[in-house]
Amino acid sequence: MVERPNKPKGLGVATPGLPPQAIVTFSDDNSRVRAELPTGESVEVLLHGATVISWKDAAGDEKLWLSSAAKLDGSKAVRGGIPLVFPVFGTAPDHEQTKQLPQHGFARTSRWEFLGKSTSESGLASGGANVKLDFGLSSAAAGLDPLARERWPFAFNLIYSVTLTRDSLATGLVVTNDGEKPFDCQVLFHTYLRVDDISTVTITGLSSTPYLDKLLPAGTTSTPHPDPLTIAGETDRVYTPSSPSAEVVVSDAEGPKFRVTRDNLTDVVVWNPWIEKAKGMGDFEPKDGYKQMLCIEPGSVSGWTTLEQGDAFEGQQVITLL
Ligand code: TA6
Repeated sequence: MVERPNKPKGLGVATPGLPPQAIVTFSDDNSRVRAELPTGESVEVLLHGATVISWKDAAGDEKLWLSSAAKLDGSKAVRGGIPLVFPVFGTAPDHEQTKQLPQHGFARTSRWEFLGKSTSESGLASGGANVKLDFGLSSAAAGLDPLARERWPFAFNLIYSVTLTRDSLATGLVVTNDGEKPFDCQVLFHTYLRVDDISTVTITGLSSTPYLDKLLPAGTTSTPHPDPLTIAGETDRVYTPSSPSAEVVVSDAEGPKFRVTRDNLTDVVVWNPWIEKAKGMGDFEPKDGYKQMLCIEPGSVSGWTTLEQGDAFEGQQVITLL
Protein backbone atom coordinates (compact mmCIF):
# COMPACT_ATOMS: atom_id res chain seq x y z
CA MET A 1 0.00 0.00 0.00
CA VAL A 2 1.44 3.45 -0.94
CA GLU A 3 2.00 5.49 2.22
CA ARG A 4 0.72 9.08 1.99
CA PRO A 5 2.52 10.99 4.76
CA ASN A 6 0.63 14.22 4.02
CA LYS A 7 -2.79 12.52 3.87
CA PRO A 8 -5.42 15.24 4.64
CA LYS A 9 -7.38 14.78 7.86
CA GLY A 10 -10.74 13.05 7.65
CA LEU A 11 -10.20 11.08 4.51
CA GLY A 12 -10.78 7.39 4.89
CA VAL A 13 -12.91 7.88 8.00
CA ALA A 14 -16.35 6.36 7.59
CA THR A 15 -19.15 8.89 8.17
CA PRO A 16 -20.17 8.23 11.75
CA GLY A 17 -23.70 6.80 11.95
CA LEU A 18 -26.10 7.47 14.75
CA PRO A 19 -24.90 6.19 18.14
CA PRO A 20 -26.39 2.80 19.10
CA GLN A 21 -30.03 3.07 20.11
CA ALA A 22 -32.10 1.46 22.83
CA ILE A 23 -33.70 -1.81 21.78
CA VAL A 24 -37.43 -2.15 22.50
CA THR A 25 -39.03 -5.59 22.23
CA PHE A 26 -42.42 -7.18 22.88
CA SER A 27 -42.82 -10.53 24.61
CA ASP A 28 -44.13 -13.40 22.47
CA ASP A 29 -47.54 -13.16 24.16
CA ASN A 30 -47.61 -9.38 23.77
CA SER A 31 -48.09 -9.02 27.51
CA ARG A 32 -45.01 -6.94 28.19
CA VAL A 33 -42.58 -4.46 26.67
CA ARG A 34 -38.84 -4.46 27.38
CA ALA A 35 -36.33 -1.73 26.65
CA GLU A 36 -32.56 -2.15 26.88
CA LEU A 37 -29.97 0.60 26.52
CA PRO A 38 -26.81 -0.05 24.50
CA THR A 39 -24.95 -0.06 27.83
CA GLY A 40 -27.11 -2.90 29.22
CA GLU A 41 -29.57 -1.17 31.56
CA SER A 42 -33.13 -2.45 31.09
CA VAL A 43 -36.74 -1.95 32.11
CA GLU A 44 -39.72 -4.28 31.61
CA VAL A 45 -43.35 -3.16 31.71
CA LEU A 46 -46.39 -5.43 31.92
CA LEU A 47 -49.30 -4.02 29.88
CA HIS A 48 -51.56 -5.20 32.70
CA GLY A 49 -51.63 -2.11 34.88
CA ALA A 50 -48.69 -0.63 32.89
CA THR A 51 -46.78 -2.14 35.80
CA VAL A 52 -43.00 -1.82 35.74
CA ILE A 53 -41.95 -5.33 36.82
CA SER A 54 -38.19 -5.07 36.36
CA TRP A 55 -35.47 -2.41 36.32
CA LYS A 56 -31.88 -3.59 36.02
CA ASP A 57 -28.60 -1.73 35.97
CA ALA A 58 -25.85 -2.35 33.40
CA ALA A 59 -24.55 -5.27 35.49
CA GLY A 60 -28.01 -6.89 35.41
CA ASP A 61 -28.72 -6.23 39.10
CA GLU A 62 -32.46 -5.92 39.78
CA LYS A 63 -33.48 -2.69 41.53
CA LEU A 64 -37.16 -3.45 42.17
CA TRP A 65 -38.70 -6.13 44.40
CA LEU A 66 -41.22 -8.47 42.79
CA SER A 67 -42.95 -11.20 44.74
CA SER A 68 -42.21 -14.67 43.40
CA ALA A 69 -45.98 -15.24 43.69
CA ALA A 70 -46.93 -12.05 41.87
CA LYS A 71 -49.76 -12.61 39.38
CA LEU A 72 -48.47 -11.53 35.94
CA ASP A 73 -51.42 -13.01 34.01
CA GLY A 74 -53.75 -10.04 34.44
CA SER A 75 -55.84 -11.73 37.10
CA LYS A 76 -54.98 -9.17 39.80
CA ALA A 77 -52.72 -6.24 40.61
CA VAL A 78 -49.01 -7.11 40.56
CA ARG A 79 -47.36 -7.60 43.97
CA GLY A 80 -44.17 -5.66 43.42
CA GLY A 81 -42.47 -3.51 40.80
CA ILE A 82 -44.28 -0.18 40.40
CA PRO A 83 -48.08 -0.58 40.47
CA LEU A 84 -50.02 2.54 39.49
CA VAL A 85 -52.58 3.94 41.92
CA PHE A 86 -55.46 5.93 40.34
CA PRO A 87 -58.04 7.45 40.93
CA VAL A 88 -58.04 6.58 44.63
CA PHE A 89 -55.30 5.69 47.13
CA GLY A 90 -56.42 2.93 49.45
CA THR A 91 -60.19 3.03 49.80
CA ALA A 92 -62.34 6.14 50.37
CA PRO A 93 -65.67 5.03 51.87
CA ASP A 94 -66.67 8.65 52.59
CA HIS A 95 -65.84 9.93 49.11
CA GLU A 96 -68.97 9.83 46.95
CA GLN A 97 -67.26 9.45 43.58
CA THR A 98 -64.76 6.73 44.52
CA LYS A 99 -66.33 4.95 47.50
CA GLN A 100 -67.32 1.97 45.33
CA LEU A 101 -63.87 1.45 43.82
CA PRO A 102 -61.51 -1.31 44.93
CA GLN A 103 -58.38 -0.47 46.95
CA HIS A 104 -55.97 1.71 44.96
CA GLY A 105 -58.41 2.09 42.07
CA PHE A 106 -58.45 0.48 38.64
CA ALA A 107 -55.36 1.72 36.75
CA ARG A 108 -53.27 -1.19 38.06
CA THR A 109 -55.88 -3.75 37.02
CA SER A 110 -56.61 -2.48 33.51
CA ARG A 111 -54.81 -3.47 30.33
CA TRP A 112 -52.95 -0.45 28.96
CA GLU A 113 -52.00 0.21 25.36
CA PHE A 114 -48.35 0.66 24.37
CA LEU A 115 -48.20 4.01 22.54
CA GLY A 116 -44.57 3.94 21.47
CA LYS A 117 -40.99 4.77 22.36
CA SER A 118 -38.80 7.81 21.91
CA THR A 119 -35.21 8.76 22.48
CA SER A 120 -34.29 12.35 23.22
CA GLU A 121 -31.44 14.23 21.56
CA SER A 122 -29.49 14.12 24.82
CA GLY A 123 -29.77 10.36 24.65
CA LEU A 124 -28.38 10.33 21.13
CA ALA A 125 -25.50 12.59 22.11
CA SER A 126 -24.57 10.40 25.07
CA GLY A 127 -24.61 7.15 23.14
CA GLY A 128 -28.26 6.20 23.32
CA ALA A 129 -28.37 6.72 27.08
CA ASN A 130 -32.11 7.03 27.43
CA VAL A 131 -35.44 5.73 26.19
CA LYS A 132 -39.01 6.73 27.00
CA LEU A 133 -41.89 4.25 26.75
CA ASP A 134 -45.43 5.66 26.63
CA PHE A 135 -48.62 3.85 27.64
CA GLY A 136 -52.26 4.93 27.45
CA LEU A 137 -55.55 4.15 29.17
CA SER A 138 -58.85 5.97 28.69
CA SER A 139 -62.50 5.67 29.67
CA ALA A 140 -63.17 4.43 26.14
CA ALA A 141 -60.38 1.82 26.20
CA ALA A 142 -61.23 -1.83 25.64
CA GLY A 143 -58.71 -2.78 28.33
CA LEU A 144 -60.35 -0.68 31.03
CA ASP A 145 -61.26 -2.68 34.12
CA PRO A 146 -65.05 -3.21 33.80
CA LEU A 147 -65.43 -2.08 37.40
CA ALA A 148 -64.21 1.38 36.40
CA ARG A 149 -66.81 1.88 33.67
CA GLU A 150 -69.51 0.74 36.02
CA ARG A 151 -68.47 2.51 39.20
CA TRP A 152 -66.53 5.59 38.05
CA PRO A 153 -68.47 7.05 35.12
CA PHE A 154 -66.12 9.84 34.07
CA ALA A 155 -64.46 10.57 30.70
CA PHE A 156 -60.70 10.51 31.30
CA ASN A 157 -57.43 9.88 29.53
CA LEU A 158 -54.15 8.70 31.09
CA ILE A 159 -50.72 8.86 29.49
CA TYR A 160 -48.05 7.02 31.48
CA SER A 161 -44.37 7.49 30.62
CA VAL A 162 -41.50 5.29 31.78
CA THR A 163 -38.07 6.80 31.10
CA LEU A 164 -34.88 4.76 31.53
CA THR A 165 -31.44 6.35 31.63
CA ARG A 166 -28.12 4.83 32.62
CA ASP A 167 -28.59 5.77 36.28
CA SER A 168 -32.29 6.48 36.73
CA LEU A 169 -35.87 5.43 36.11
CA ALA A 170 -38.64 8.02 35.90
CA THR A 171 -42.38 7.38 35.85
CA GLY A 172 -44.82 10.15 34.99
CA LEU A 173 -48.58 10.24 34.64
CA VAL A 174 -50.74 12.80 32.83
CA VAL A 175 -54.45 12.70 33.73
CA THR A 176 -56.93 14.67 31.61
CA ASN A 177 -60.67 15.17 32.09
CA ASP A 178 -62.21 14.66 28.66
CA GLY A 179 -65.80 14.96 29.84
CA GLU A 180 -68.20 17.58 31.11
CA LYS A 181 -68.36 16.26 34.67
CA PRO A 182 -65.58 17.35 37.02
CA PHE A 183 -63.89 14.50 38.91
CA ASP A 184 -61.60 14.18 41.94
CA CYS A 185 -58.59 11.90 41.76
CA GLN A 186 -55.50 10.72 43.60
CA VAL A 187 -52.32 9.47 41.96
CA LEU A 188 -49.43 7.41 43.41
CA PHE A 189 -46.50 5.34 42.15
CA HIS A 190 -46.46 2.32 44.46
CA THR A 191 -42.75 1.57 44.07
CA TYR A 192 -41.30 -1.59 45.68
CA LEU A 193 -37.56 -0.86 45.98
CA ARG A 194 -35.28 -3.85 46.38
CA VAL A 195 -32.92 -3.68 49.39
CA ASP A 196 -30.41 -6.25 50.62
CA ASP A 197 -31.48 -6.18 54.28
CA ILE A 198 -34.22 -3.90 55.65
CA SER A 199 -32.55 -3.92 59.08
CA THR A 200 -29.60 -1.95 57.64
CA VAL A 201 -31.74 0.57 55.73
CA THR A 202 -31.98 4.24 56.68
CA ILE A 203 -34.24 6.81 55.02
CA THR A 204 -33.55 10.55 55.03
CA GLY A 205 -35.54 13.51 53.74
CA LEU A 206 -38.72 12.92 55.75
CA SER A 207 -37.76 14.39 59.12
CA SER A 208 -39.26 17.85 58.61
CA THR A 209 -42.82 16.76 58.27
CA PRO A 210 -45.64 15.40 60.39
CA TYR A 211 -47.06 12.19 58.98
CA LEU A 212 -50.30 10.23 58.94
CA ASP A 213 -49.64 6.88 60.59
CA LYS A 214 -52.08 4.42 59.04
CA LEU A 215 -51.40 1.94 61.84
CA LEU A 216 -52.98 4.33 64.36
CA PRO A 217 -56.67 5.31 64.63
CA ALA A 218 -57.85 7.27 61.59
CA GLY A 219 -56.75 10.84 61.59
CA THR A 220 -53.89 10.47 64.05
CA THR A 221 -51.11 12.73 62.87
CA SER A 222 -47.72 11.95 64.35
CA THR A 223 -45.04 14.53 65.01
CA PRO A 224 -41.94 14.75 62.83
CA HIS A 225 -39.04 12.47 63.78
CA PRO A 226 -35.36 13.20 63.33
CA ASP A 227 -33.61 11.73 60.30
CA PRO A 228 -32.93 8.99 59.56
CA LEU A 229 -36.05 6.83 59.58
CA THR A 230 -35.35 3.13 60.16
CA ILE A 231 -37.76 0.22 59.66
CA ALA A 232 -38.04 -2.25 62.53
CA GLY A 233 -41.66 -3.35 62.17
CA GLU A 234 -44.80 -2.85 60.08
CA THR A 235 -44.65 0.68 58.73
CA ASP A 236 -47.44 2.43 56.83
CA ARG A 237 -47.09 6.21 56.78
CA VAL A 238 -48.15 9.12 54.55
CA TYR A 239 -45.62 11.97 54.70
CA THR A 240 -46.31 15.41 53.23
CA PRO A 241 -42.89 17.07 53.09
CA SER A 242 -43.03 20.84 53.44
CA SER A 243 -40.72 21.20 50.44
CA PRO A 244 -42.04 19.64 47.21
CA SER A 245 -38.45 19.29 46.07
CA ALA A 246 -37.40 17.35 49.20
CA GLU A 247 -35.27 14.37 48.16
CA VAL A 248 -35.81 11.03 49.86
CA VAL A 249 -32.57 9.03 50.07
CA VAL A 250 -32.56 5.31 50.89
CA SER A 251 -29.24 4.03 52.21
CA ASP A 252 -27.94 0.76 53.60
CA ALA A 253 -24.74 -0.37 55.34
CA GLU A 254 -22.76 0.22 52.14
CA GLY A 255 -24.05 3.80 51.73
CA PRO A 256 -26.70 5.67 49.69
CA LYS A 257 -28.56 3.44 47.21
CA PHE A 258 -31.58 5.35 45.83
CA ARG A 259 -32.59 9.02 45.58
CA VAL A 260 -36.30 9.61 44.97
CA THR A 261 -37.47 13.02 43.77
CA ARG A 262 -40.99 14.19 43.00
CA ASP A 263 -42.46 16.61 40.49
CA ASN A 264 -45.90 17.97 41.41
CA LEU A 265 -46.54 15.16 43.89
CA THR A 266 -47.22 16.37 47.45
CA ASP A 267 -46.76 13.13 49.39
CA VAL A 268 -44.48 10.18 50.04
CA VAL A 269 -45.87 6.94 51.44
CA VAL A 270 -43.47 4.61 53.27
CA TRP A 271 -44.63 1.00 53.62
CA ASN A 272 -43.23 -2.27 54.79
CA PRO A 273 -45.73 -5.03 55.70
CA TRP A 274 -43.32 -6.80 58.06
CA ILE A 275 -43.93 -10.34 59.28
CA GLU A 276 -47.67 -10.69 59.96
CA LYS A 277 -48.96 -8.66 56.99
CA ALA A 278 -46.54 -10.48 54.68
CA LYS A 279 -47.94 -13.77 55.97
CA GLY A 280 -51.47 -12.54 55.29
CA MET A 281 -50.89 -11.73 51.60
CA GLY A 282 -51.22 -14.82 49.42
CA ASP A 283 -49.23 -13.26 46.60
CA PHE A 284 -46.40 -12.08 48.87
CA GLU A 285 -43.58 -14.59 48.56
CA PRO A 286 -41.15 -15.47 49.92
CA LYS A 287 -42.76 -14.71 53.30
CA ASP A 288 -39.51 -13.21 54.58
CA GLY A 289 -39.35 -11.06 51.48
CA TYR A 290 -40.26 -8.06 53.65
CA LYS A 291 -36.56 -8.04 54.57
CA GLN A 292 -35.61 -7.27 50.95
CA MET A 293 -38.19 -4.62 50.08
CA LEU A 294 -39.19 -1.09 50.98
CA CYS A 295 -42.04 0.83 49.37
CA ILE A 296 -41.24 4.51 48.80
CA GLU A 297 -44.36 5.79 47.06
CA PRO A 298 -44.50 9.33 45.69
CA GLY A 299 -48.04 10.53 45.08
CA SER A 300 -50.74 13.13 45.62
CA VAL A 301 -52.96 11.29 48.09
CA SER A 302 -53.36 13.43 51.23
CA GLY A 303 -56.07 15.39 49.46
CA TRP A 304 -57.98 15.28 46.15
CA THR A 305 -57.13 16.86 42.82
CA THR A 306 -60.31 18.11 41.14
CA LEU A 307 -60.19 18.24 37.35
CA GLU A 308 -62.78 20.26 35.47
CA GLN A 309 -63.52 19.61 31.80
CA GLY A 310 -60.29 19.90 29.80
CA ASP A 311 -58.11 20.14 32.91
CA ALA A 312 -54.95 18.05 33.20
CA PHE A 313 -52.82 16.87 36.13
CA GLU A 314 -49.21 15.75 35.72
CA GLY A 315 -46.97 14.13 38.31
CA GLN A 316 -43.63 12.37 38.09
CA GLN A 317 -41.10 10.51 40.21
CA VAL A 318 -37.42 10.06 39.39
CA ILE A 319 -35.51 7.25 41.09
CA THR A 320 -31.75 7.70 40.75
CA LEU A 321 -29.21 4.99 41.56
CA LEU A 322 -26.47 6.28 43.85
O1 TA6 B 1 -49.17 2.01 50.15
C1 TA6 B 1 -49.34 1.33 51.35
C2 TA6 B 1 -50.65 0.56 51.29
O2 TA6 B 1 -51.75 1.44 51.19
C3 TA6 B 1 -50.75 -0.34 52.51
O3 TA6 B 1 -51.77 0.10 53.39
C4 TA6 B 1 -51.03 -1.72 51.93
O4 TA6 B 1 -52.42 -1.93 51.78
C5 TA6 B 1 -50.32 -1.60 50.59
O5 TA6 B 1 -50.67 -0.29 50.13
C6 TA6 B 1 -50.61 -2.69 49.58
O6 TA6 B 1 -51.92 -2.59 49.11
P1 TA6 B 1 -52.42 -3.73 48.08
O7 TA6 B 1 -53.82 -3.33 47.70
O8 TA6 B 1 -51.48 -3.70 46.90
O9 TA6 B 1 -52.33 -5.04 48.81
